[in-house]
Amino acid sequence: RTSTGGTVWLTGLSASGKSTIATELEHRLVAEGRAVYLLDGDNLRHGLSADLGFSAADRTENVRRVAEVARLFADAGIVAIVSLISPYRTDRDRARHLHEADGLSFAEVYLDAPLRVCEQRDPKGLYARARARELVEFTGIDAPYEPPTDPELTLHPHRATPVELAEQIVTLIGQW
Ligand code: GGZ
Repeated sequence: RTSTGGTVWLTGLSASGKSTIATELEHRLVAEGRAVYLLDGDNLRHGLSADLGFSAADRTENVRRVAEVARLFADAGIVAIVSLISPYRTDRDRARHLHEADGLSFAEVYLDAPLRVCEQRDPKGLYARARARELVEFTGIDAPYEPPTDPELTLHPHRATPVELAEQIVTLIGQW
């Protein structure tokens, strides 16, 4: 059977490990000979979403755009890996419906890392800046994160290696 496209949607706090797991997953799928494209929030904000900030409305628009792009990749038979905080449940649900309405596979993967773990990691010093009020509307500090209620998969990034976590996603989408 020829494998088809679809979207793996990674959601979680800043520094929860989304980019690391997304990159690991990308490498795994490429090694299997699958067509993959990684849509990473931090990168997209330099191009596709360069005009957007972090207000609720701008995040909703960011998620909408990335969902539309992911749908195009999925429709072309590619596995789109999306790595976005995507803090609002309704925005993620809209991304899901956009895919399902076209008969395309969609898997919401929740990176369930506690805020204190993300804040301790703080690889870019953003949490420290948010605590100091130099950064406002920072997710988990003074902007909300709504955890998924019914994700296809919940991962605990602080309890396993990126390789093990990517493996769980590979298994999940094995049926696509
Ligand atoms: C959250 C912010 C903010 C604020 C800058 N809130 O961990 P990072 O640094 O490398 O990735 C984060 C990225 C979040 O962009 P997304 O497009 O994923 O967000 S959303 O889905 O909510 O639209 C973080 C950095 O941008 N960053 N300011 N205020 N993250």
